[in-house]
Amino acid sequence: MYKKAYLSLGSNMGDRIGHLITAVELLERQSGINILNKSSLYTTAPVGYLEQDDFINAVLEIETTLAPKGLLETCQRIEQALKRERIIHWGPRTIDVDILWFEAFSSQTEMLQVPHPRMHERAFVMVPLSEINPELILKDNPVKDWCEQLADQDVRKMTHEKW
Ligand code: GSY
Repeated sequence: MYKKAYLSLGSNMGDRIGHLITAVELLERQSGINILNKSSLYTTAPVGYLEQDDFINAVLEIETTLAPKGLLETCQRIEQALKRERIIHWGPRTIDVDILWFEAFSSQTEMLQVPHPRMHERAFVMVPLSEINPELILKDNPVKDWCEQLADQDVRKMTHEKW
């Protein structure tokens, strides 16, 4: 049976848009995963560790027959395929593929934190997610309301012919 999930993509090293496009292609090739919707691309100022380049971020809505752990492993394989290296914690990376939310599932273990515990604080997640599902409830509030509270964060919609 298919379950809906939302994934966050982010890159701030090398060919940033190319990395997001490749991540989408790799997800599309996975059996048991269908991409239902893609947000626009956004250029976003770094959050957390500030001495790094701007990110390109986007959010995907998918349906999947994988269990959350299987989806996590798939996301990690895609990060490895794109040569993700953790040099500085919260620092620059070729690609991040994070599970934000998974239908009827919650886990806050060290290995798997879903719904993502900090996503409602991050405009680089909430703004693209609100394009796809503004009414999704996170921590008792719809995504569109979280966006209003994050209006001071630097998030700029962009276009690219291959996205
Ligand atoms: O948590 C994902 C990696 N990340 C990002 C990101 O994707 N975008 C922005 N703007 N800042 C970030 N800080 C971290 S860590």
